Amino acid sequence: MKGALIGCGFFAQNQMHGWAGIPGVDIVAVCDRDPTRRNDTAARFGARPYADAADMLAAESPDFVDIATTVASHRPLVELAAAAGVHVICQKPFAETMPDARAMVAAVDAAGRTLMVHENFRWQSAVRAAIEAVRGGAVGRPFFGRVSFRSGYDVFSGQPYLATDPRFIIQDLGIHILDVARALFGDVATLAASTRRINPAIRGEDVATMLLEHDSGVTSVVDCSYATRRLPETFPETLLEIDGDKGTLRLDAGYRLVIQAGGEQIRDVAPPVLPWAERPWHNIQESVRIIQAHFVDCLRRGTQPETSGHDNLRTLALVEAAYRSAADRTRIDMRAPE
Ligand code: NAD
Ligand code: 89V
Repeated sequence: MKGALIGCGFFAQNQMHGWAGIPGVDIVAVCDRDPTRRNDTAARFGARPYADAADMLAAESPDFVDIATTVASHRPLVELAAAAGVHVICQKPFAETMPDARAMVAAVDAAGRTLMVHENFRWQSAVRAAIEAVRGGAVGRPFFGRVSFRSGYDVFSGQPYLATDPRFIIQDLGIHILDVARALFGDVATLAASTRRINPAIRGEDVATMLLEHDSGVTSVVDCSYATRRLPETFPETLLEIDGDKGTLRLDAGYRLVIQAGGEQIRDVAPPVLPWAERPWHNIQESVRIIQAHFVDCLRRGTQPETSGHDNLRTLALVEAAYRSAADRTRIDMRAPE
């Protein structure tokens, strides 16, 4: 299977390493407007460099394209890929607005191709162990969940745009945590959010606390912070507390999964540190390879990815609702037409 990558920045390096570990896939070409980035990435991974995505797609005719640019370029690049008739993976946040996101999904649908959003947190192996336990009935019928990400880690040195974009934690990180809540408890009926900016050196919000009522009857609290200085520093772990009618599940700091339902089961679900990975990012880095393998598996089987474009519209709608709720101090009915 021939792939091509667009955007050779900070996170794309993980994607290239991930692809190198997937049998039968070859990333034949990479593209970036920045000559140093495209040439370095091409040389490191043995691909052909291009300055322009349209030129690359025309010259290489790949089976799929992996879009690893920041959000402002996602719509034109997804539409370009759809017009070229290739399957698409697009990084999160998928789009800047819901109309953009719907147009992107429609474009790939019209081309008859597969679209997956690189929404990888639900694919982290520790989070996945918890999702599978809950879906398998380990705690019975869940009625409460807390999905929590609190850290003081400096994300701005690797991703400087996070300090200057008007939106920060919900759009960048909360999007993953809301998606994990959906993976655990299903779609959302209502959402209420409050946000704060604690770090005066950044533009957007760095704390968000959200209350969700799910269609399944679960109430969940999704809380995110990049202003939390505590030990142990848990970046980039998502911590979980779930109550069900038959027991409880916790994913504690240090990748410790605790299930109490009758007896107590404690599992070490720490992710491996892949040969190219480094702590503390190894958790996210492993999930990149897992979501890529899922995409390839879906193409081979002709099935839809779990985090398809259609699915991601529902996660993106929660992000939009959270900003609206925080601004207006209202609770948003997710089932009401916009
Ligand atoms: P970055 O700014 O380091 O890299 C983006 C690159 O894309 C730049 O080199 C830029 O020149 C290039 N680019 C932009 N538009 C282009 C175009 N039209 N054609 C060719 N090249 C173009 O950004 P990053 O930190 O690597 O983030 C990229 C995306 O990955 C973001 O959407 C971010 O939210 C996401 N991300 C996801 C995860 C995750 O775990 N899923 C983690 C980090 C970042
Ligand atoms: O996963 C991400 O999207 C990253 C980070 C973990 C820093 O929030 O941007």
